[in-house]
Order: sequence, then C-alpha cells, then structure tokens
Amino acid sequence: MTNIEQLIDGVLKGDRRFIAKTITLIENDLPESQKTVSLLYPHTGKAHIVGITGPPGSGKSTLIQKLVEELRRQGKTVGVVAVDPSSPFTGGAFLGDRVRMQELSTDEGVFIRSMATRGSLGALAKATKDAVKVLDASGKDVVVVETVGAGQSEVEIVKLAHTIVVVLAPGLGDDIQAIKAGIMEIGDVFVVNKADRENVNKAIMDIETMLSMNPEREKWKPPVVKTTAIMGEGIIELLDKIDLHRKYLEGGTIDTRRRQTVETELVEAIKEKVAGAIVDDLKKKGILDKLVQKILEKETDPYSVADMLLAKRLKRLKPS
Ligand SMILES: Nc1nc2c(ncn2[C@@H]2O[C@H](COP(=O)(O)OP(=O)(O)O)[C@@H](O)[C@H]2O)c(=O)[nH]1
Ligand SMILES: [Mg+2]
Repeated sequence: MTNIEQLIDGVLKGDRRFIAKTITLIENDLPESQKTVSLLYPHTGKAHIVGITGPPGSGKSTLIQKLVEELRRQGKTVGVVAVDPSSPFTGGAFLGDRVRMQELSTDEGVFIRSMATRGSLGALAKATKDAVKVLDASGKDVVVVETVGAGQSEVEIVKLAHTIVVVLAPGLGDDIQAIKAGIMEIGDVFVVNKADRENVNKAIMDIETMLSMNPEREKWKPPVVKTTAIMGEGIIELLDKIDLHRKYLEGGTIDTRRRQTVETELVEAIKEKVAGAIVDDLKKKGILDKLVQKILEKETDPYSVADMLLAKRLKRLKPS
C-alpha cells in the first residue's frame, strides 16, 4: 500500500509510477484523491499549460505527438492529458507512429495520459483539471491538454490553459461547427493542419477573416499556423507561436488569467461541496422525495424550492 505522503513525494520527484497512480486515484474519485490534490496544490503554477482543441479528426493527437518530440529536443519536459475517446494515444494509424509513441513512453521527461470517460462529463472535467495539476506539480515545463472542441464541458476544460491552440483542417466543413462550439473566440493560436491537402489557403483566409471581425480581442492578435502533422511540418513554427504567447502573457495578462481560473475553480468547488451537502442531507432525511412530489403536483417549482432552502440556511447561519 502506498500512502499519500509517498504519492506526493513521488509526484514531486517526477516519478512516472507515482504520477500514474495519483491520476488513477483522481479518475476513480477515491476518498484520498482530494487530499492528494490539496497537498500538491502549493507546488503548482510553474508549468505552461497549453490547451489543444478542435473538431475530431483535425489531427490534434498527431500534432501533440510531434510537439512532444520537438519539446524534448529542446530539452523541455512535457505532460499530456487527453480527453479524446475518439483518438486515444495508442499510436494512430501508422506503425512508425506507434514505435515513436513507445519511445516516448519510456522517456522519463514525458508523461502521457488519456483520461477515461467514466461517470458524468462534469466529473471528467474535474478529473482532467486535477490531472493537469498533478503534472504541473511533477515539474513538467509544459502540460498539454487535448480536448475535442465539441461541447460546453470540453470548452470549459480547455479554458484552464494559459494558451489555447485551435486545430482545424481544410475541407472538413468543421469550421462552422467549431464556431458554434465557441472555440473560435477562445483560440490564442490557430492551426490549419493537413496542409498537404487542398484548400489550405482558403481555410487560413476564412480564419483570418473571422478573427478580423472580432473586435473584442485583446492586444494579442492570434496567429494562424500551417502544419502537416503527419510529416512533422510546421511544428517548430507552432511551438514558436505558443512560446510567443507565453511571453505575451508573462508581460502582464497571466495574473488576470490565473485569477480567472482560480475564481472559476473556487465557484465550482463551492457549488459541488455546498450544494452537494445540502442535497445529500435532504435525501437522507427523505425531504427531497417530498419536495419532488410537491413539484409534480404543481404546488411549487424547483426554483421556489431552492429559494426557500437558501432562505432557511441563511437564517440558520445568522447569529441570533
Ligand atoms: N493528410 C494528413 N492527415 C493527417 C495529418 N495529421 C493527422 N492526420 C490524420 O488524420 C487522422 C486523425 O488524426 P488525429 O490526430 O487522431 O486527430 P484528432 O481527432 O484531432 O486527435 C489520422 O488518421 C491522422 O493520421 C496531416 O497533416 N495530413
Ligand atoms: Mg485525438
């Protein structure tokens, strides 16, 4: 049996076995997991967190593989957390890639993990955020998070990143879907991958037009990078832009971003813990069932009940 102290110690040393164990603990939402994350928390905040999002099939996983290789060449350590059940990091279609993935999997400076989709999306989002913290605390220079830019939870996950890279591919008709999912607004760097295909320049122009129509932008003007991930082309340029964005953030806005992230996290923790405790209490006392019945009979409605519960609790909190 490993105890929490051992886990923490192992993670802080960057030991892959302990990192893996800790993330498994988090994934399974075991009782020790929260304590572990709390103890690791003071050691976080050093990594550059890079979110990679975009429609399925645009080449995110392939691109990340190449980014990891290049970062290693530059002497940087890297952690990857992928929330993409459609294309997990098992090597993709190419045998060559699979061999490369195996090489990466024995490199102590790299840790790659695909998150399992057990439980709700909200639970997955939380587990992913915690896994990023573990990798940050383990001393990785860069932590990459891959999510499919499809739903709100995925967008929420990627928002924890300092730098968000949106990966699109030409001719997939994905662009419109991507805009719908709201990922165009959050991108700091745009990638048109599969530059070996037709219509690359049109895709780039479409993105640039869209970006120019968005006046709400900060001083940072999101660059658009062309890559061919399968050939490893454009990777260095992409890393340069990612690093440029890091430097831009460190010039002033990074504290604002960190503040926002921490605020969101706190609000979510309060919702989960406080609301959760109230609901559990109501369930235990059998009150929840009665309230449901009343709502079914149209005697009241969910929001009025919530207001009533809140008023009661606030009254109880006030010193008499
Ligand atoms: N032609 C071409 N195919 C690519 C390129 N990058 C990735 N692919 C292929 O696109 C498919 C989806 O890639 P994947 O990395 O799994 O995409 P993800 O779903 O965004 O993670 C795979 O078959 C890749 O081999 C590229 O630059 N050019
Ligand atoms: Mg993928």
